Amino acid sequence: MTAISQSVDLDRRGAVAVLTVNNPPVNALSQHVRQGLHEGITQASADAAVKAIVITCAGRTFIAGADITEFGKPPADPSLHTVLDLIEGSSKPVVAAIHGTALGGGLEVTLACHYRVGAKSARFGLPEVKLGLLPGAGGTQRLPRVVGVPKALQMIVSGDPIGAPDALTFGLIDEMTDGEHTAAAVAFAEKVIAEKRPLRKIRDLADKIGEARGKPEIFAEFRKSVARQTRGFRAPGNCIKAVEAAVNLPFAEGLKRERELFTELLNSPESKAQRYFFFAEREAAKIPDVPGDTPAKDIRKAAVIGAGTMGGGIAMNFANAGIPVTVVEVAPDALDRGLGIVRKNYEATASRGRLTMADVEKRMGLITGTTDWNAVKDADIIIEAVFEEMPIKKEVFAKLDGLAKPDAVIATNTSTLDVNEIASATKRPESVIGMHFFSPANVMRLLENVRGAKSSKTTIATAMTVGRKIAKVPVLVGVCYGFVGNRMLHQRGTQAEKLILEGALPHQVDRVLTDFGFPMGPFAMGDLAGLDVGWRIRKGRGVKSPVADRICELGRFGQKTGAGYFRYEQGDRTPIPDTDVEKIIVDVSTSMGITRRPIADEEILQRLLYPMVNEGARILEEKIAIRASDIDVIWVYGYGWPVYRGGPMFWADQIGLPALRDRMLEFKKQSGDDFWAPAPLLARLADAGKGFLDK
Ligand code: 3H9
Repeated sequence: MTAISQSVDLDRRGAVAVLTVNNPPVNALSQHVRQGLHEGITQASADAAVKAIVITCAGRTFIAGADITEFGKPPADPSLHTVLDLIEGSSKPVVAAIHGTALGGGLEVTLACHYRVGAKSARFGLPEVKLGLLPGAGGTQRLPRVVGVPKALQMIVSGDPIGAPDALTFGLIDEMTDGEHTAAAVAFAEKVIAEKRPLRKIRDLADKIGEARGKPEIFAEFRKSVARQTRGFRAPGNCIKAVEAAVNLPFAEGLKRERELFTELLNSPESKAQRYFFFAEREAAKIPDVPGDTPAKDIRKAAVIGAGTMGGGIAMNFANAGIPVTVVEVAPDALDRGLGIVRKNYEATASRGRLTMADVEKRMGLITGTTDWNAVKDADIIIEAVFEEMPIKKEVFAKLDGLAKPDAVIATNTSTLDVNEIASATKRPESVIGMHFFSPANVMRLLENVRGAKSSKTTIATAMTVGRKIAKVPVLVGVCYGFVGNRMLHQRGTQAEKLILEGALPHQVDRVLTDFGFPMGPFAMGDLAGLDVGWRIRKGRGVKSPVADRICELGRFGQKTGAGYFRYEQGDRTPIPDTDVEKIIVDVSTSMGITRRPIADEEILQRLLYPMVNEGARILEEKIAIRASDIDVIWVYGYGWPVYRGGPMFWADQIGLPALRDRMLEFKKQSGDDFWAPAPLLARLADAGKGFLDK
């Protein structure tokens, strides 16, 4: 074995040269990998004893793409294009041996090879779109030539990988193997040599793209079909244009067009935000004082207390991950109702073709309902999801303390209450933690894990690990009212309320946020969640919210009553502006002596989002969040902040903190309201010309 570069080795197995990439953890195409491949191919080509070349990878996966950390830095030779030209132009057959995930630039390497052999468990994809990019090393030109235009469009624009059986059907791989992938590829290469098979260059294939040539309607139709889910993103449009170029231009010109479209994306703010977010999401898994090797409890059995909407949704997450879960409810009818809803949810997914009925039964089979609290005794984790009232929660925790295994983790799904006080109801506060799921709990990816003052490292590591196991994105936060997400949301809500009293209307406020990229604005969100909940809480606390109270007094509780801030047609969730509500708003403004004025969209946006950033700064200073990027992860996964704007803290940095602070000071002067006082951390960073994310 010869080391070609720090990450590529060259080996010989008979007449086959084997180039092995070894660049952990995911064999990304860093400069030394490109260089190693380039030199390895050159050496193997020059060696008369070599008749074929196999490219394979060590470790857990084939090349998972370009090295994302190199984007934005000056390009370092050799470029990936140069390497791929060399591979494709080799006079000796080159075979890719694929295991794990061949993604992005990794799949593009395989497409420059003459043949591909894939492990049965391997996955193949071009996920660049998720980074706000497009496959920029020939992927948009070669993939359609192999799998055809419809499949290529679907793969490139969704970014989702396909499995080996699918890849075989579509001709993306030539052979699928159950055995060791490198050995299988070497055997395949020997066959190619023995049979004197021609070098199959994908660039020369035309039969699968011919049909779409000169047919712009195919692309227009596809564009229309993805319009809703790609709204606001820049990359999908460029991906489609690049595939269209593959169909209509000669290969070399298509490559040139791909390059232009790629460069435009690489320099776009959207891609910058999405690449930032890729690392932010992974960073959130790291907790400075709870290192990755902290032992987490193995969760083999879970229990959920409460069969309400939240409890049912949480139980579904465990069943989806194959973990048996017991749902404990006090009253049998509430239990039946709760489990009935779970079944209905699964059946709805099955009716959309995303689950088979056998899957539904399998998952329902993992969920056991009971009214007997003793059922929690063998659970490794117990998640409480009962009424949001401290005395009730404490009673439940005291009871669980007497029943749970000594080493069980006991979690509360509270969204507002003090986790430390809840933990104090037990004699084992070190085993207690908050696990704040977001509604609907079986759908929303965010999980705020709330660290109590006494939560042990094992408890924290367990909540983080099991969170990932049930397909959530867990972010660790500290104890305070509303934790990170809802605490910031509250600031936005306060301004939304003020804006409608000063002259804006709910549909204008909401439109500003949907134009920004949120799926919905605060008023439509209130209507969806139900306005009665907040009304009841306000009444209990003796707090008033003049417009919301008047709306609730009319029995307008939101979508469920067909009217709230907006009205709704039967069976339709589209919010329709309602003159009755506008009248209420104007009446309330008048009664409060406010002279209404037109408010520009820009002011609305700043007044809604700047206070959130300011609250984020307080949250950071109080160490409720570990890092600014964690706040961004919370907002993207929990509240629909558009990922192509990175998250509130990243967004604030792009605006520049001095400008943001100055605008807040203007609002403060205009309103005379201390609400607008910049948080000390924000003020300090602005003075220093720094951002939240500067190291
Ligand atoms: C591209 O290819 C452009 C081309 O078209 C051509 C351009 C000319 N680079 O996710 P994990 C790190 S664009 C650098 O936790 P998993 C990651 O940050 C690229 N680093 O593991 C993490 O670091 P740390 C297209 C990368 O097993 C560690 O590896 N490709 C890269 O859950 C482990 O990652 C993609 O978009 C990278 N490309 O999942 C694929 N990838 O440990 C992106 C990962 O310090 N990657 N890291 O936190 C993935 O989707 C997943 O990482 C993968 C493994 C599925 C591969």
